[in-house]
Amino acid sequence: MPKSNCSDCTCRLANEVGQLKAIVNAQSKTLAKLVRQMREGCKKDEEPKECTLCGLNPCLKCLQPDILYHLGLDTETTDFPKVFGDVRFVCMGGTPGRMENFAYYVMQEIGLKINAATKLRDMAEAGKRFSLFKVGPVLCASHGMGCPSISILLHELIKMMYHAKCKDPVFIRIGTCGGIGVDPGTVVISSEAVDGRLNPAHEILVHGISVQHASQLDEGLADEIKMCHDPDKDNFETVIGRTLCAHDFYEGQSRLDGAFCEYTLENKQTYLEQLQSQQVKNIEMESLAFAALTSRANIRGAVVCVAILNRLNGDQIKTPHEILAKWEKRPQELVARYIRKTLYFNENDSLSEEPEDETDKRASQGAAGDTQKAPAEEAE
Ligand code: R2B
Ligand code: URA
Repeated sequence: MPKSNCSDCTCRLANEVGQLKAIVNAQSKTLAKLVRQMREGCKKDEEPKECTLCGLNPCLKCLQPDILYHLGLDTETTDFPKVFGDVRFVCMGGTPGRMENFAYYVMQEIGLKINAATKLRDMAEAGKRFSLFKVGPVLCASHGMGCPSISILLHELIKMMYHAKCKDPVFIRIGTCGGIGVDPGTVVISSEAVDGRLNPAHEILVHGISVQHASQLDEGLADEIKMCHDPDKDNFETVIGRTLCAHDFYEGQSRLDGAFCEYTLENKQTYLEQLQSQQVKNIEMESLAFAALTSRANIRGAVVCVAILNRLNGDQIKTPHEILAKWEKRPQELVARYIRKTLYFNENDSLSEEPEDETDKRASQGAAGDTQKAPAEEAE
């Protein structure tokens, strides 16, 4: 009905205008703070910066240079504190293309701009393994498939955070998964990662001996991301649950459609139903290494995946690519909202607060008067 459409539309517009205003206000406040700090002699910048990561290899400081081989970066030719010191969010996903798209999307969502004629540079191009894009405080990396691949990336990204002296970086994996008893298109945020025996630990062999690292994820972070889901606006569900991490897509996930299969449909149904009864909501392939390595370093981590099928109903992914592409954006949307909220809606900053003096007012008017001229940083 035209009347209700119109009021829906007005409501949505008012909502969007409100959100934009809040971003512009927050950016003005940040600018005003910077101006104030400059006037006061950059006191903040003089504070020595310490890295907040824990439990890292004590030999890292002796590596001069440290070569992050798979990223094609090293501490001799790149000034890590200068280039990466402002990183606050490290987002990772399976493919280079998805992470490049996410970088552009997040850039728009947090109000940063680059010259229309330039492209974001893949900073890991020289390594020829992963891709890496930086948009202000957000780093976006591709991790490939499986724990061995994401584990290599995480070792090198954690070392990067250490060398760059980053403070409290948050790591988030965004990706796809098979759902267990959830509708396809549902976003699952992991409460913890478990292996095929439902053991919450990532096992690695060191010197041929099994070592297990706990695979807990940050429950507070999972809740914060879940809160970015808007049931009125998002036409998909978001749930929190346990995630089973398999080391293979076929037999490791009890599929019947692999090149080999030595079990029956019944065996599979029994296993998947057992998972469901143990609150497992999804299966994917990286969360164990992700959870173990981030928590060892005292990094808050979250895994946010969209289910592209319900494994209780089958194995093959029959959904058309256009729909899968739309679903794949859902974790990105939630995470971009979380980043925006964390950057601009900080609990210490009251958005409605007026700038404190004339200099602040000028800064605020310049930004608020014309959103195109908002004090947006240049993305590297
Ligand atoms: C989800 O999808 C990929 C397999 O298709 C794998 O990387 C994962 O975790
Ligand atoms: N990724 C997985 O690892 N499993 C699925 O079933 C779908 C995506």
